[in-house]
Amino acid sequence: MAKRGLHLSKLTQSSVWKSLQKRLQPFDGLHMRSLFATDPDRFERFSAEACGIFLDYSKNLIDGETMDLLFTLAAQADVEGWRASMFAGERINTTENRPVLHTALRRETDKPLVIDDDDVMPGVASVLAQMREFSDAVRDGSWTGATGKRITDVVNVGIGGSNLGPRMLDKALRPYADTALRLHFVSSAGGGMIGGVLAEAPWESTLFLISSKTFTTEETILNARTARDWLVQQSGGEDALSHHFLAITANKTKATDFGIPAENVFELWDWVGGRYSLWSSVGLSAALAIGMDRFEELLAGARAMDEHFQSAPLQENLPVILAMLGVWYINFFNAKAHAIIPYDHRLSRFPAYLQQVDMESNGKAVDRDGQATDYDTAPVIWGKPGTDCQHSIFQKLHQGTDFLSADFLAAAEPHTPVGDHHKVLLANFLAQTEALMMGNTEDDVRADLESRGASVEETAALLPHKLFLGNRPTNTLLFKRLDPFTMGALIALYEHKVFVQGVVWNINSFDQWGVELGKNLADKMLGDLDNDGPAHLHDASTNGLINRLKEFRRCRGIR
Ligand code: G6Q
Repeated sequence: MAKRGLHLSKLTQSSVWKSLQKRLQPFDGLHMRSLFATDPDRFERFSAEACGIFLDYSKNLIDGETMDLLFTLAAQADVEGWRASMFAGERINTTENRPVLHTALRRETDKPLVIDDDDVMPGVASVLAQMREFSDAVRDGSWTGATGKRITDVVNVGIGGSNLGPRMLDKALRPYADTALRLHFVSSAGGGMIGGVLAEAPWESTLFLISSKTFTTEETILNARTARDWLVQQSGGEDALSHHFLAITANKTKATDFGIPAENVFELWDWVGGRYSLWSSVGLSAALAIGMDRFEELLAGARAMDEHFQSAPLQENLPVILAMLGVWYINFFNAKAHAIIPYDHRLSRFPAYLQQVDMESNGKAVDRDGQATDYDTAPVIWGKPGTDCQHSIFQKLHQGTDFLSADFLAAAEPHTPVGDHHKVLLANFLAQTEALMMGNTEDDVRADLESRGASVEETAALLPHKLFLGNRPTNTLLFKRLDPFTMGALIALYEHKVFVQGVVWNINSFDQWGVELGKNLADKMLGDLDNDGPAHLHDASTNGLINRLKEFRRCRGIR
């Protein structure tokens, strides 16, 4: 897919791009083992630290000259200029004519930020205060359900950006959470999710957060209606709604039309993209779980990363380093995928969260000027927590045919110290990146097999299977503890990494027309599923599938 049009971009025609293409040559046949052997300072040279996050990027197919060229590429793409424009609230989301200001959500609220003659910070401060007041009230029991019962269950109803962030935080920050509150997340249109929650939730003590920036997203409204009907039926009327339903939205009118009182609406702004919204009241479920003081620590961590991103030279700038390593592999090594491997089950939803941040932001083939790109953009983001993933996907990492890069993440200190468990976890974490880099040699395999008494024939037969080529690039991110501050810094680090890549690729990272497409597609199909006659309006495959589905449903007695 690399060559999509005849148009040759300024990027691929630039001399620095061409120099990077030439830089590939020295790496042909070169093993990282020898890069380490010839450079005793490699670890010091290729590591950086900010906001409590230590990044070792020495286990990459790079040398000083390559990194210099990558930083030149970033500078020539004007990462610094675009960065300044984003933080200043310029309308860099051009296809939607919007500023991109999720960073305002974690900015110090007493520092004005004027957009179109309007300081946005008092609005941010006021919603933060509303979140504090509300979360305190739920947590201290002064906000109750309609019958006076203390809230025990909170259901976040939302999808995409209104789900993935809060859902990821629920798991990541659980050691800081009030265990008396159970959080549930309902996102998909499938009735199993909402049905499962409603089957268990005690209506008198359940709170629904209807989280939708637009308040028009089909799945969310469908789930919200089902929840509302359930509550009305359980409680015997609509009066209970004001105790049990809140809206997080930029569309207050739709929320109040739905039946949610205006005072239960938490405002959102059109300058907050869905996938960047967990810092706003979209993060209310997290604030309820961990309390507003902790939630503000999360914001402080992100703010610290914002400051680092804005002030550190490109060469020491964590988001820039990660971004440019990605560019190196995607555009010059033809890498198609990048793995996120946290050695922490609390981060099990982090890869899924980053999938949206990265692939929805940069999964684009048209640049800011509407030209087809003649270079690749977002990789497939994948991954799972270690050590589990060592027993599944790591085979491909170690011996598969694709060029794959990965980020490994771990905290030095566990939240739940149990014997030597954390040390064992860390030993695995370190051993894997070492093995991915080092691999083994034929001599190693031969010696190992011989020591196990293998015959000459057996050794010859097994040798190719037991050979690990190594030379697989990884970044290692270490931090002391996965506390709210660190979590905030980590998320912001990846947000800015994605931003830098978008700038280099000259794409608008902040629209999502592919997602908008999906929002309208199903309506027409629903009509076709309702029709009694055979489908004929689509292509042969879709018509055939509709008809077969109807047949299956008829057999099961469903209309
Ligand atoms: C995120 C996207 C998308 C969005 C959902 C939900 O950046 O825009 O994932 O968050 O489609 O949209 P609503 O919040 O408007 O329901």
